[in-house]
Amino acid sequence: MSPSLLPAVYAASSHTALRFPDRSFSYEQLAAAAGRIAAQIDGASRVAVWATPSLHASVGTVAALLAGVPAVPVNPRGGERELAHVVADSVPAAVLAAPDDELPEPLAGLPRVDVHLDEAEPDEGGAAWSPPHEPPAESAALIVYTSGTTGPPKGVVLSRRAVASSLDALADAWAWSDADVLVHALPLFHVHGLILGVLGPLRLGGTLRHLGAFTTEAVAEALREGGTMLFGVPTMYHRLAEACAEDRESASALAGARLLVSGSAPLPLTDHRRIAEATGRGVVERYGMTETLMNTSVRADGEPRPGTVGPPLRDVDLRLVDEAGERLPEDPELVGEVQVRGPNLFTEYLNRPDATADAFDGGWFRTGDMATRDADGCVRLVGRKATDLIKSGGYKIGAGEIENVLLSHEGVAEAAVTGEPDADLGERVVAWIVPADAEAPPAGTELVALVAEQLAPHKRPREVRFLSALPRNDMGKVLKRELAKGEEEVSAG
Ligand code: MLC
Ligand code: AMP
Repeated sequence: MSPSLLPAVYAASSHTALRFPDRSFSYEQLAAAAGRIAAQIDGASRVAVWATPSLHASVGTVAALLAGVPAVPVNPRGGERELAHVVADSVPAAVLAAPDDELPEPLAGLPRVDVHLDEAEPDEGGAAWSPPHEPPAESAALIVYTSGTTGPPKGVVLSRRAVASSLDALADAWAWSDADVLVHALPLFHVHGLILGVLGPLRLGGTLRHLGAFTTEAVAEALREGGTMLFGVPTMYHRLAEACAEDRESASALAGARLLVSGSAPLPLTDHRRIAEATGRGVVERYGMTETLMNTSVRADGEPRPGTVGPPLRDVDLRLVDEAGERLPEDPELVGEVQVRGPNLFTEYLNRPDATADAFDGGWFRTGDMATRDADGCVRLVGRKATDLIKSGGYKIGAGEIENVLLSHEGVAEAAVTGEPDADLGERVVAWIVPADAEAPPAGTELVALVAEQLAPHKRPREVRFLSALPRNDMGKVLKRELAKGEEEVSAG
C-alpha cells in the first residue's frame, strides 16, 4: 500500500484528474487549488464540505485530505433537522463551499472557506505547492453520515488506512489503473460516489468523468467518448436496461466500456439479464457499507456471477453466523448474518461509543445483511435482519427517522414506515398513519412535504396510507411484516 493516500495528487502531472460538465482539472491544477485551501484549513479539527456534485466539492475534499483535516461531506439537499444534527454532532470548524453556493443555517453560521477554481493555475516559475507531511494512517480521513433503524444518522469515522486499503483491494479485483476513465453520476456525500467514485480514480492516478446529474443519455455519451468504467446504483442500471431495450446506441455505448459496476443495493437478475442481452456484457456487483467500505466483489478477470456479489476482497475476512453468533459450517444452503473484519473497517461512530460497541462481535463487524455462500466463496445476499432499514435508489433510509418526523405532526397519532418492492427504486418508502382524528386526517401531501423539509427529498414517502390502528404484538411492537401483507385491506390516502 502506498504510504500516502493520494500519491498522484502529490505528483501533480498534467493528466486529467477530474472532469465535470462545466470544467476539468489536471492533477497539477488539482494540487494547486487543493493545496491553497489545505494551507487555509491547516490545523482545523474538522471541516464540512458542501457536497454538491461538483468540481468544488471534490477539490474541497482533497484539500481536507491533504491537510489531514477530517472532512464531513454534507448532503446539499439535506433537510433542516438532518443538517442541524450533522453540524451539532460533528462540530466542523469551517465549511468548504463554492463561492456562489448559498448555505442554509446552521452551515451559514460557520466560518466559510470558498473553494476557488480560478486561481488554480500553478504559479509561474516554479512549484506552487509542495507535498505535505503525510498524516498518520489511523487518523480520520472522512466522517460520513449513515441512517440507522432509529434516531438521527450516525457519523461513521473512516481512517486514511481504511480508505486506502479498500481502494487498493478494488484496484486488485478490477485491474483498475491510471489508464481508466471512470464515469458516474453519483452524489458526493456517500461512500459510493465520493470514496469509490472520486478518491478511487485520484488514488490511482486515473480520471473521473462526473456527469453532474444522471441521465441514460449522458452515460452513453461519456462511455462513447472514452469512459472505460461505469459505477452506478441498481436504479441507474434499471433505467439503462430500459434505454438499451429502446435504442441500439445506448446498448453499444455500454458494450464499449471495460467494466460496468453496480453496488449499494441488489441488482435484480432481470436487469442483469436485460443488460447482458442488449450489450453482450455483464454487470459486476460489489458489496459494501459505509462502515466497512467494500467487502466483496465479482472480479473483472473471473467468470460473470449475476446474483452474487463475489468473493471477499483482498485482506477482508468474512464469515456467516447463526442467530447465536456461531460461525456457520460451509454449506451453500445455510443463511447467516454477514460479519467482516479487516483493514477496510471504520474506526467508530462519532460520539456514540455505545453504538460502536454494539456493532461489533469481538473484532467482527455485524453488517445486518443476511447471505449464503457458494462453494467457490461467492456471497449471495438474501436480505437484511432489520425491516426498519429501507434501500431506495441506493440510499439507506432509516424508518425510525421518518416516523419521528411524521409523529411531530399534530394530526398524526401513530406512524410506521416500511419499504415496498419497486422495480425502479428497489424499494419505495411507504408511510402508514393512524390519524389523531379519524374524521379529519391530515393530507398525505402535507406529511410528505414535512419529511422532505426536515430530512431530504429521497426520504419522502412515495405513498401515505391511513388506517385505524397499527398491527402490534403483545409487547406493543409494530408488526411491519403484517402491514405489508394487509395492504389490500387498507384504503390508500
Ligand atoms: C422523491 N421525489 C418526490 C417524492 N419522492 N416528489 C414528490 N413526492 C415524493 N414522494 C422527487 C425527488 O426529490 C426527485 O426530485 C424526483 O422526485 C425524482 O426522484 P427519484 O426518482 O427518487 O430520484 P432521481 O432524482 O430520479 O434519482 C434516482 C437516482 C438517485 C438513482 C439517480 O436515487 C441516486 O442518485 N441514488 C444514489 C444513492 C447513493 O449514492 N447511494 C450510495 C450510498 S453508499 P428532483 O427535484 O431531484 O428531480 C452505500 C455503500 C455502498 O450504499 O455499498 O455503496
Ligand atoms: P449504506 O449503509 O448506505 O452504506 O448501505 C450499506 C448496505 O447496502 C449494505 O448493508 C447492504 O444491505 C446494501 N448493499 C450494498 N451493496 C450491495 C449489493 N451489491 N447488493 C445488495 N445490497 C448491497
